[in-house]
Amino acid sequence: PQTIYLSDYKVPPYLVDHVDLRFELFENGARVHSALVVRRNPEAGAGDIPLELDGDSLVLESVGLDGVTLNEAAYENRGDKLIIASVPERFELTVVTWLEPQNNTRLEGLYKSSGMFCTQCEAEGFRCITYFPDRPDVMSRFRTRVEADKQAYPVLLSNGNDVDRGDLDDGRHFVTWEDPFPKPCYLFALVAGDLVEKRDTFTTCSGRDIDLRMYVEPRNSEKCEHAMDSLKRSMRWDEEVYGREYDLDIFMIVAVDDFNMGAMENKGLNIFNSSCVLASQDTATDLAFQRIEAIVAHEYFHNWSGNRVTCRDWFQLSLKEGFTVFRDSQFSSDMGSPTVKRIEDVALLRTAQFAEDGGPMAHPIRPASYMEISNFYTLTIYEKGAEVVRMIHTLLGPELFRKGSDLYFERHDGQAVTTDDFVKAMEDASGRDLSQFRLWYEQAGTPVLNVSDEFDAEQGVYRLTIKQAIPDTPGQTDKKPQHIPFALGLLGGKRESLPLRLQAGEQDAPTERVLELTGETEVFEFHGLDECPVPSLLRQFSAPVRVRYPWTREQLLFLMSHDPDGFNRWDAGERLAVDVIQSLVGTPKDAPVDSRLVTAYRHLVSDSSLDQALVAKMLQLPSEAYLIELAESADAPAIHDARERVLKHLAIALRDDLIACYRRNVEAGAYQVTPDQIARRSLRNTALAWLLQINDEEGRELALRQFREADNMTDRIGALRALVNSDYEADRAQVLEQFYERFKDDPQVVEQWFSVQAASDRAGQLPQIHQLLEHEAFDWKNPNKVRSVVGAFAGQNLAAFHSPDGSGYDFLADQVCRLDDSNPQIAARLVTPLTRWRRFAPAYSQRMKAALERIRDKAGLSRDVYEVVHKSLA
Ligand code: HT7
Ligand code: ZN
Repeated sequence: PQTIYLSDYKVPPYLVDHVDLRFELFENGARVHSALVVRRNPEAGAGDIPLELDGDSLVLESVGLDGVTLNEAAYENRGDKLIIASVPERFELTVVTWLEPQNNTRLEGLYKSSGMFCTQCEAEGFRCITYFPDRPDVMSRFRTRVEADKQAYPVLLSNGNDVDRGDLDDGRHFVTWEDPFPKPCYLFALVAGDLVEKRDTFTTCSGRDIDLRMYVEPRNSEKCEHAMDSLKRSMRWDEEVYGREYDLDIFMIVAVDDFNMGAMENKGLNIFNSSCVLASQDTATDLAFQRIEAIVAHEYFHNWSGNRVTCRDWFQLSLKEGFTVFRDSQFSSDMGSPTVKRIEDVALLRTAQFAEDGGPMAHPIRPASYMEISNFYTLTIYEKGAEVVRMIHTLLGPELFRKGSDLYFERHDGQAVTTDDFVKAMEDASGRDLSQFRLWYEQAGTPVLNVSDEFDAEQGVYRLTIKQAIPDTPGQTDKKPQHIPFALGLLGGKRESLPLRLQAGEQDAPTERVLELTGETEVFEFHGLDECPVPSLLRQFSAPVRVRYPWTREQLLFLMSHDPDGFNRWDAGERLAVDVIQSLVGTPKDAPVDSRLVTAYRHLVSDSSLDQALVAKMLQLPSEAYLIELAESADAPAIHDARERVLKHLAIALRDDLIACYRRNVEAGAYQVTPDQIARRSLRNTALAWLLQINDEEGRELALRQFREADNMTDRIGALRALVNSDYEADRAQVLEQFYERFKDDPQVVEQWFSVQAASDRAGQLPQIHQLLEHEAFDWKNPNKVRSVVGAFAGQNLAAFHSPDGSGYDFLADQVCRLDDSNPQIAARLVTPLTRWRRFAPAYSQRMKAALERIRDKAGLSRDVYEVVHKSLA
């Protein structure tokens, strides 16, 4: 496959001002008539340039130019390109194509899901619909007429406003949609199906009434309320915080079962994976409720950060994704607990994005090259991209950041722009120089900050030295130091926050500062101190970096209890637990566990005056995935074993406290998704999970009762998971069966049922995984099902996946090869765990590499999987 380089970017030679589409939808295929109003781009220079349109898997039926049908000699049809050697300055091009949505298993372009037609055009799916310059810097006004059988497909949707509708012969009908905003074709969408409509309205800040509509299959009609409420909250928030008002008269959301990702921000017609939009108390967990709110907001926020101002090319993907993730995380913070939201974001970043940044697919948030763009919808583009925007926010402060975003939207409305345009708007609005900061967009890899300190008791000066180093990544060595905002505080022995005097005698010094690191080594001196303080470093995780500092366990225990920064309290607890677990890896089963950890956790479990939402997070031991990420040469089963030993030790020591914590947090009253109730459910389910790890009979009784009596899915699945992960085999089989019988008609719940088993070291050994793949509810064509079994096994059941005999790796390789033919995007994502092979101890890494080689040698490998596998083996 060909590599595409950012440095080769050229403006499009032809622009398409208007697109007129007519879709004839049938059971055996679809005919697409397109009429494009094309003109030469004045910026493209002089001279003859052929017209080249992209296409993929299309049957071309006819081509016409200015009303004249062209014969085959007048154009070249290369399959992936339709080329006309010579065209006028302005012309109308008509193209008719035939496609087979019912056989489209890649889920790109136009396809069928549960009997409905739907589309996914980002990044390069529009070329699967018709021949077109499929690049985001070609922006056009779309008019779309959809025709289909009226009874089977009563709902016909596309972008914009419906301007015409009527009946046709043979029981067919049509609806015409017009989108007044020019847009790139990746934002085009169409839906046709037998769907129920849920309506609401939103009055914008300028007093316009927006028609809000959700379309779902009839069986899901009671699962829309949460998404609709989330949408209204998002619309209000974007007005209040960013001054962004919605622009069309209608905003539509559609739920589809078969979808490669979470959702898609098509203009005025957002399409969602059912699992990311449908929720009810009985079927969705707290986590799902929160995820849905965040994703609905994310897609809505794209209306400005992505649609009104879009990307010039796909190298700029983080322009819209990083900024929009930053916006949705601000929104979620405002809707719930900011500290908890920050902990969740950082845990994901440190576990998965840092691993990506240290692996063979590492790339800057603005990559310089790619083979298959679908492989670049990564945690780096999204999550690190959001962290980079967050650092700009920290450096500028909220007011100047808002000035910058206003300028960005005003300056570039209706344009396709670059990440540099974004940074320039921030610079121009704030007067700050961000030239060194731009390196965050160009250099891959997670910076490492080595921090050391000394205290000069005589002078009363505390000296902090911070050295930054950015590791080599594929194709990048000898990196330049980056501009890093580093928030910190200093604590005194009486738990007080000390003033941070950068000069001797400084008056009214703050107790928290954001230091700006720019050089390779920076030294900061804090004056007027009577004692050596305990440093609270990188508060709020003010930059996506690894901090190395020789914390003692005493210091961590102190910070865990007394740091006024809630995030750093959690962080200190996590560092302590990591240190204890790491020290036990590979030791005899009876090696002692540091009793100070028990004391600290006892305090968390039993002191109900603490912030319970934070405590719920602090009680989660570091995940196996994170422990593996931190290891130099990982032995996953040994890490699993050490973690489990610590957990069991804590559970035994805190047994009575856990029972008390459980009982204290069993609440009466109606189910609500509030931070307080979420924390209570999390605490009692953690207590249950721990009690069942030590075969506690009372814990078992509580779990069985909770499973039977729960009035919500969080508690039901919490009890199910605790029992599935326990040694109570008969209970496990029974609750799994009861759960399935009750929810077998609900695909989103069945997906949870699959993943609880696949992620479990008890219920998810390979023979059982094979049984799940044979289960009546499993469907290879549905990405959610594949993720819930194969993805959960390889991503969460780490001791089984890293079985020393290599069987887990072989299993994954088999499934990747199987999926590669039907859905290469999903296949390429599933490979990820194997790409980390260099991080594991030799006995594992050799087998992982062999599995990758087997995938590499498969005949007819897709471009998607080819890129991931070849880069991993290079
Ligand atoms: N912008 C959307 C990306 C997306 C996507 C990309 C590749 C293949 C399928 C896809 N479905 C959606 C989602 C978002 O970030 O909002
Ligand atoms: Zn997005």
